[in-house]
Amino acid sequence: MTRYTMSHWGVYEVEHDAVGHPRLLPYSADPDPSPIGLHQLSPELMRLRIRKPAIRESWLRQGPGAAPERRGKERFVEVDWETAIDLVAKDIDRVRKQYGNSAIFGGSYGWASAGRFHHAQSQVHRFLNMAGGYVRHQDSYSLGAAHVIMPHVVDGMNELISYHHTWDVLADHTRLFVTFGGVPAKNAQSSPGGVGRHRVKDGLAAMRAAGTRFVNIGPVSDNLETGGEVEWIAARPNTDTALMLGLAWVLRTENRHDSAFLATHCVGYEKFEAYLLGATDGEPKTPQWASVITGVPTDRIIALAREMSQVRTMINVQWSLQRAKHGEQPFWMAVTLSAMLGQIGLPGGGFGCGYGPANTIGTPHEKLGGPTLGQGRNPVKDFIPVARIADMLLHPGEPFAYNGMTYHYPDIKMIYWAGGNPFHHHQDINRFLQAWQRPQTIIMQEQFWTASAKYADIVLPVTTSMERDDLGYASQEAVLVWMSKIIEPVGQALSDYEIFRRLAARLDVEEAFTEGRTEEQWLAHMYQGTVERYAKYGIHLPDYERFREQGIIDLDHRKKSVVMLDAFRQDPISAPVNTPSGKLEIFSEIIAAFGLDDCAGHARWQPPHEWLGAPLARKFPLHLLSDQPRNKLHSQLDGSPLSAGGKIQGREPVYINASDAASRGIDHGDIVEVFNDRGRCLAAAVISHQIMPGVVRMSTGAWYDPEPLTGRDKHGNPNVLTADVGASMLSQGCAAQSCLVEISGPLRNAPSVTAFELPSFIALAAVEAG
Ligand SMILES: Nc1nc2c(c(=O)[nH]1)N[C@H]1C(S)=C(S)[C@@H](COP(=O)(O)OP(=O)(O)OC[C@H]3O[C@@H](n4cnc5c(=O)[nH]c(N)nc54)[C@H](O)[C@@H]3O)O[C@H]1N2
Ligand SMILES: Nc1nc2c(c(=O)[nH]1)N[C@H]1C(S)=C(S)[C@@H](COP(=O)(O)OP(=O)(O)OC[C@H]3O[C@@H](n4cnc5c(=O)[nH]c(N)nc54)[C@H](O)[C@@H]3O)O[C@H]1N2
Ligand SMILES: [Mo]
Repeated sequence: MTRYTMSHWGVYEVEHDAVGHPRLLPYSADPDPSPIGLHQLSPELMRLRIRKPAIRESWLRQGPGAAPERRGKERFVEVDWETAIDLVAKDIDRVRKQYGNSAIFGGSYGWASAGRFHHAQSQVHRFLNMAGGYVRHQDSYSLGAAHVIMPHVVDGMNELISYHHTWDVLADHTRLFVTFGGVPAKNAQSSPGGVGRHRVKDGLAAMRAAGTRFVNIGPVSDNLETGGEVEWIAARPNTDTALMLGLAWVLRTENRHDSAFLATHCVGYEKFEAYLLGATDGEPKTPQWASVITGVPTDRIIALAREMSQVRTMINVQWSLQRAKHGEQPFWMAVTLSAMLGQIGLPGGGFGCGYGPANTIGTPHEKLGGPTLGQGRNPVKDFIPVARIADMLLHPGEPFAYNGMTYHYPDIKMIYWAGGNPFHHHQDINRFLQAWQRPQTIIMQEQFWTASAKYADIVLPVTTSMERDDLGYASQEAVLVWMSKIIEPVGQALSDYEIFRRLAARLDVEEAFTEGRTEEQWLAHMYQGTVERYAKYGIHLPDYERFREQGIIDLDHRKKSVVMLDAFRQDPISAPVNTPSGKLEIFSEIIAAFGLDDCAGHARWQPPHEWLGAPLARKFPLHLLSDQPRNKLHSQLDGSPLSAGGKIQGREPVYINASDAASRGIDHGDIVEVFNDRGRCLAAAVISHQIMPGVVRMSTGAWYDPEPLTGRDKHGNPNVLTADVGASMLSQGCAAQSCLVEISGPLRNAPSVTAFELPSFIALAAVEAG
């Protein structure tokens, strides 16, 4: 009887060796399994586990608010669970009585682990709701700009993701696949909640075999492997909108645009056209104009536009494009450009918002809805756009704009985090460190001694998916997995649920939190809900006991081809898109009425504050891309052998073009310093012809590792360099990809990496003695 587990990287089978040690193997039905998840039981990771509840020394001695500047620098005192629960419960009660629940930030962003019951976000939100509520976050780091702009233009991002053309439709019909930012196989290893079968590699191979031509536009070329030829058009980072405008100009002036489609299925094209042709701003968006901005030769733009108008074309944009200043624009412009081509709703034509970033896009499986844990009701109305956390902490009471409205930042006294690593994910860590000193108490529920745990006041150790039973499910992945517990909890770690149950008991809301159920009863209850829901679709799931025995329910046979927006194309009146007009909004009256300087009523080119054309590029002449890491998920499993194998002398690689390396005297493998006015970090140079001159690329995920005196990161965390600014006043999304830096080196005698050292501890007895 095979046992299984599920992770964001896929399903794994559990095997025991002769002496009974468990190990993980790829799911045998997965054609392209990810190696990331194989390392979840590695001893290198075990060493980094948090084993006991721990309290920062000054906080324990002097109480909340003590010496906040010493966070991250102080010793911890390990205490028993009873003491830890007592301290946390009392402090939650103190804060809510003294300041109200809007002084508690429980936004707590992060991917945590797969599994539907032990879903850290649901658990922390459910608990805090029972305790009177919390300040939440809106949108995600992934798609901050897209989540806000796309509902104005076509539909919500979550909805869009669920009905892209399936890969078979692309292979059968798409003759030209133009992608901005490749289709990175590294990214498609993961999907939030898990992956049933990895389908991107086969999907691309089938397109190649069917004769699809691939054009990859962007600053790097190592992000699209089809097994065949790919044309790379090197374009400066953050200039995709300008390039699309140049293409649009050719379509319009050569009369290659589909005016019938624009009239019947879209609103506001004329207003956009006036901008395109220069009537509104005196600047026609010609291919020459686009060439100067993007660095792409004029002829290439003209030829590509003509080709796009002649064959079935898919225009694909990666999520990275919108994780930038004015990140709304390339997404809006991709819809506008494909509307001009008039192929939206035809098989294999139109636009794709992210073939590549996650496995799900292009899935042939229907959206059924899996097991979920109810979060209850949050009486607190305050929220922040997720990436505005430092602004909130630094500017309590001040106004901020979001999607046409003005709100105010709450005054946060307590942060409660479960399932995320802000010292990984947030931009401009040096600024974030200032903000992090504002709250009186910071509680972190974690599995590993990440920087975020080291910078907390109270650290509570949590089990991993290896140590608990759970239900594995991800939207449209067609599997339901009984995630069986593989090993006993490490140290004194408890599940997030058990920690919150104990806290709820101390705060007299245990019954509301548990509804009288044990963990085991919750799993059975959530599964039963799924059985009933699926029955309505005619899917008869086995009973709970059978499911547990079987370990996996694989619904892969239930697939169908999807043609994105075909019903809308056939009849936009009876099958409208989900916008105010029911049509594709090339011009949005609503956004125009917001009157924002940085987001007009139609897509337009607006230079970011930092890009290769900015005045700042004279001082910092390299554009830094901080993309998602190949060998891990964000900062998760950075300590694993797989991640370590991708480093050089223990540092994160920074990819640099040979000409940029030569002019700085840098050789392959040198330790270099990457810097700008916000911060500095060390990294290892990798010379590559797959990155254009003027651009460097460093993946995220290396655990933050500051030198005590200078604050320089020794390991290669790009977020000491990125800017903490909103994409625009519209979305306030994360804008990490707009960042200029300089690189110097090589560095002799670089300080050693200490990111994987555990914090120092002092015995409780020593604290109690004085
Ligand atoms: N410069 C730059 N920065 C970026 C990005 C970028 O492109 N460039 N990308 C952004 C994006 S898209 C994202 S999504 C974010 C990702 O940022 P995060 O989601 O915060 O990153 P993770 O490393 O996945 O952090 C998850 C943490 O949860 C912990 N954890 C796992 N399972 C559990 C559990 O069951 N319970 C508890 N309590 N904890 C658990 C893990 O140990 C880990 O420390 O980063 C963003 N930051
Ligand atoms: N292995 C692994 N997979 C992951 C993740 C992970 O951490 N590890 N994270 C997951 C998450 S949370 C998310 S949100 C998705 C993110 O998915 P994306 O945001 O799409 O991923 P990135 O790796 O940041 O960027 C994709 C490609 O776009 C390129 N690029 C960057 N800026 C520009 C630009 O301005 N123009 C153009 N044309 N190209 C550009 C990058 O160099 C990179 O090759 O990935 C998911 N998949
Ligand atoms: Mo993300």
